[in-house]
This record gives sequence, structure tokens and C-alpha cells, in this order.
Amino acid sequence: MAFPKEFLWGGAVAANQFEGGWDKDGKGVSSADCCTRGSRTQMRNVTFETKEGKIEAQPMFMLNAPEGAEFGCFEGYDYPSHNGIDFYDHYKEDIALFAEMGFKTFRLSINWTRLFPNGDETEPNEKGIAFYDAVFDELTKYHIEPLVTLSHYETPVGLTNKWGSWADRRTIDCFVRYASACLDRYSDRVHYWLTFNEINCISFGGWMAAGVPSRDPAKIAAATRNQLLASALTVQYAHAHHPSAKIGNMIGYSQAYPYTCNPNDALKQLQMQQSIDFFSDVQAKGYYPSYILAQYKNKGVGFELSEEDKKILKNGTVDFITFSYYMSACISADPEVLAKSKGNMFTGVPNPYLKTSDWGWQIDPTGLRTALNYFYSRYQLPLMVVENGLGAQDTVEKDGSIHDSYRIAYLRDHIKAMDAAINEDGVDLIGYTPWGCIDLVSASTGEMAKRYGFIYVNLQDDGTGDGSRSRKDSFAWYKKVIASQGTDLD
Ligand code: BGP
Repeated sequence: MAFPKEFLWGGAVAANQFEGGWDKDGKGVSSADCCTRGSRTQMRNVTFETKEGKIEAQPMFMLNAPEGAEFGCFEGYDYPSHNGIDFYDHYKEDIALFAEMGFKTFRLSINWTRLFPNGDETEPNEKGIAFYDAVFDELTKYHIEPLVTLSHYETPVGLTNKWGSWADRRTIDCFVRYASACLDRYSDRVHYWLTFNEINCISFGGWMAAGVPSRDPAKIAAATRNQLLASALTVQYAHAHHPSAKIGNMIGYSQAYPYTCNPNDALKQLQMQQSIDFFSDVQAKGYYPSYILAQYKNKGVGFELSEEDKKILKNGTVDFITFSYYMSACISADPEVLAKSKGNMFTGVPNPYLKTSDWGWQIDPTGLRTALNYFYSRYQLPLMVVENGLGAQDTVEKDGSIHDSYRIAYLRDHIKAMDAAINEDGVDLIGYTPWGCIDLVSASTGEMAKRYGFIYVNLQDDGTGDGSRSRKDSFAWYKKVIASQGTDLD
């Protein structure tokens, strides 16, 4: 069956993973700029200078920096965001390729530090404004609707060094000033906005999602509240000043199953589900759910939510729901199973019914159909799948061709799952933007080797490659999918 006529087919990227030009035209340093290149086995590090003047690096997901650490970039470290794939200088060529595929939408993020280099300025940097003006003009030229994430895994490091970033309430005003500037300058061409990418990932990725250099649960709870308030205030500003703007949230989602029918596994799975639902419940329903308040209380996490805060959340609910979906995970309450499983925080206990990607992510298209039904029945709001795809190593043949049949197979099965959700289950799904439509730097590992694109970018992790772009087999395939409204998937 066909997808709706107005369906937004496209692709997705994030500024820090593809723009490059990290210090061009007055841009400031962001949290992502301080993350080194890692690998499948080596976690990315974050670099800083201690009070005593020592340069140190700590693993991104374990970061617990000493008091007084000053984050930044230092000689001798390899920071992949600094050059990305240099979209900054290739945007015309890249957008022309998206247009050739027939994109109806393109999801990108604005880099806060291009507009407000330190995060707390009162007026935007006009050169930063001009860059996105040019990008949006180019997209408009091809009738491609931009879908803009305001904060995709980057926070001005200036705010971390000044007051600990999102753990401090003052960051809310800085963000709202930035978000309002974006809305004021670009709303004539941008109609779809997302506030925070994978906002729930702050729970385990304080640095990645919020520039918070600490794993202290009270700081993470405060940073979470502050982002949720900033998101709600942005929605309020948009609704008051730009009625044509639609604002969505963005959840990092992995469909979770109880590993067995043992009731303890089912309870654990529910608790895991609640840790994700919490974010979309606040953003779509406008209040902190009782289960999360109970958890904070029981764990002794100091946490404040004023009457004023509650009002802000109530009046700032989103217009649509979006999420990323790559894989599913099995949840077990049995310590023996957990000890035996190699699963990490992303992948859970291995599911015997599923195959995994080269990076150990469990491939599960049916899980996407389940997720779509779950979100739609819970919120009854339009949905978009704004990330999905297969990170894989590609081989360039002697003649330059790239036969990525594995990627086509992955995407085909997920598109079939979306088709079933729309046409058989009645879900209101309005868009699909597969991740990394052009090869870019991986968020979790910082590698170029983990490729998602329809477009190959000749850049390697050892620094070689001329940056040239070429079409993989999936390029022609996706073009056909879009042209046929999802009916020709062969
Ligand atoms: C999501 C992020 C993206 C992206 C994607 C793929 O979590 O929103 O920024 O990178 O995952 O992950 P990775 O790049 O680690 O393969």
C-alpha cells in the first residue's frame, strides 16, 4: 500500500557530525568539539584542563570531571567534529544530491555556538545566522522542507566552564534566547522544529546530551528539568510569535522486551519503559508523571519543581512526537543472565530471534511497528521517525561503485513496518528521515568507518581521503522508493 501523498520522505544529520568548520566565522566551542575519535572498542574521550593546569581526558559516558575543570580542545588530540565531512563548504553540492533523490524534507541541526559562541551573548553572531540562511535558501530552492533540531548533542562549552551548563537554571534563558532567534530569523522557511535530540539520553549521557561533566544524579535531574522547561518555553514562544511553526520533541527509542515471561523481567522492562516515557509524557502531556517523582524520592535525589515550573510545562506541550529507532533490546532482572550477557547500555541482553549489525545493534523492524503503535496510542499526536538506519562498513569497488545491499535490506524492512503501522494499524505517521543520509561522524564512537549514508564520503579515520561524494546503490533505490510513495521497494 502507498504512503500518504504529503508524507515527508527525507534524511537526517546533526551539525557537529557533518558541518566541520568548527572555528569558522566566529563559531564558539561546543561540547561535541571536545570529544575525541573513538572506535568500536575504544570509548570517545572528553578533554579538559584541571585547576592545576594538567590536560586530561575521560571517557565520554563515564565523565566525572574534577571541580574547576575547564573544557576545551588541546594539541595532540584528534577531534572528528572539527572537520566533520565539511558540509560547511559543500552544502550546495550535498543539497543538490538530496534533491536528486527526491527528498521532501531534510533534518539538520543548528549549531548553537555558531549563533551564540559562548552561549550567553545577548545578540547572535550574524555570520552564523548567514550560514543557515544560505542553507535554508538552498533547501527552499529545491522545495525541501527543513526539519530543524535546535539542540543535537552540543552545548556551548562556555556555559559548562561558567556554571556547569544545563545543571544550572541560567542556561534555560540562554537557550530560549537562542531558540527565539532561530524562530525569528528562519520561520519563514522552516516550519518543523525539534527542541532537543534524544532528550532522554541525558540519563546516561550527561556530557553528550547536555554538556554536564558529572554523573551526580541530582545534577542530571536538575539538567533534565531545565531542558524540559527550556523545551516548553520554546514551544510557547513559537506558538505565540510564529503560528505556522510546529514544534516536536525527539526521543531516543529502543523497543524493549522482557527477556523471559518471568514477571520480574516484565516489571524490569516496564521500569525501563518508564525511564523513556517520562520525557515524552512531560513534553506531550505537560506534567511530571508520579512514577518519576516517586523514583527521585526513593533514591534520595534532591529535586525541585516549583508551581511556576509546572505552569510552564503545562503550557508548552509539543505539536508532534518524533523518535529515533535503530534496534530493540531484551531486559532481564536475573543477575546471572546479565552477568553472562555481553549487552551494554545500548543493546541489553542478546535476543536469540534477531541478528545484529557489525556494531552489535539488534535489527528488529517489527519492533518499529510496535513502537509506532505504542507512541500513537499513548499520545494521539502525529509521529515522525527522524532517525533509523544501518551503520556498516562499506567497500568501494575498483570502479568506484558501492554495493550496499545490506543497507537496502535493513531500510526496506523498516519501511514495510511503517507501511503496516500506517495502513493496517491506523497510525498517523507523517515523515521518515533515515539517519546519516550522507556519511558522517558517528556520535557514539566518533568514527567515519560506521557509515549510514546513501552518499559515500571519501574520508577515513586515519585522516586520508579527499572528501569527495559518490552515490551508493542505496541512492538509486531510495530515489525509487520516494518516487513510488513507498510502493516500489525492490
Ligand atoms: C543517535 C544520535 C545521532 C546518531 C545516531 C547513530 O543516537 O541522535 O546523532 O549518531 O544515534 O548513532 P552512531 O552515530 O553512534 O552510530
